[in-house]
Amino acid sequence: MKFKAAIFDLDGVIVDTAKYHYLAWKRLAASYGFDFTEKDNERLKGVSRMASLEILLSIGNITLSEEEKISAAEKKNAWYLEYITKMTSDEILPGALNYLKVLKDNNILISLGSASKNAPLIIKRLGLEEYFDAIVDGYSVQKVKPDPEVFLVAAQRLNMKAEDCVVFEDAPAGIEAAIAANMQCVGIGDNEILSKADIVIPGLYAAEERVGIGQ
Ligand code: B16
Ligand code: MG
Repeated sequence: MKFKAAIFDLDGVIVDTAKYHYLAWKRLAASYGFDFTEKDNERLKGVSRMASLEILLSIGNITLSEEEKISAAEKKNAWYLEYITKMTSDEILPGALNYLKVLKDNNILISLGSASKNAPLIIKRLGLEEYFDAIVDGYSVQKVKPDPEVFLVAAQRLNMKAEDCVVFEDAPAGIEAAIAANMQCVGIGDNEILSKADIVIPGLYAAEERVGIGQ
């Protein structure tokens, strides 16, 4: 694959924060008296915080006012922060650090393209700040994936054309966003679920061999 810049989704690509989102959402559901399962949590991957809350409330058949929704999302985020502030570089997913190093050594520009408003904090906790030329997070965009905005903003910040960028994504909505941005995309995870990606690999540990380094 030929590319001059690489844009990485965070959750599910560089680190597994889904498990912490799950624990925090489960706690919120319990406070309303219903159970939130791991299968339910799959529906929240790559989805913004408020949209995730709407899905959770519909599962529990709970109706809240706008004000109550904001305070519920704040409560969930405070619990989530309790978990992620304890994270260390040990939690970087296999091969991610090595691939970032290889890209840097080959002068490929690197950006984050995440829906998470906590993305900068997580990158810092993992000790990965020095690898990123740009960080585009949930605060940087108005529209969420599958809208291409997050990746287009990343390309803009790197001063790159869309066709020179490759996106690494684990969620179908993220793959759609990459395609809509007119970028190449690498799916991380299951071949069937991510079939619209140009290539699917099981994790970044396979990237150097299967995707290459940009030449
Ligand atoms: P926050 P990604 C996404 O991260 C998560 O996959 C999704 O589960 C979460 O709701 C979303 O970030 C917002 O996160 O509450 O921290 O703003 O996959 O786009 O890196
Ligand atoms: Mg993701």
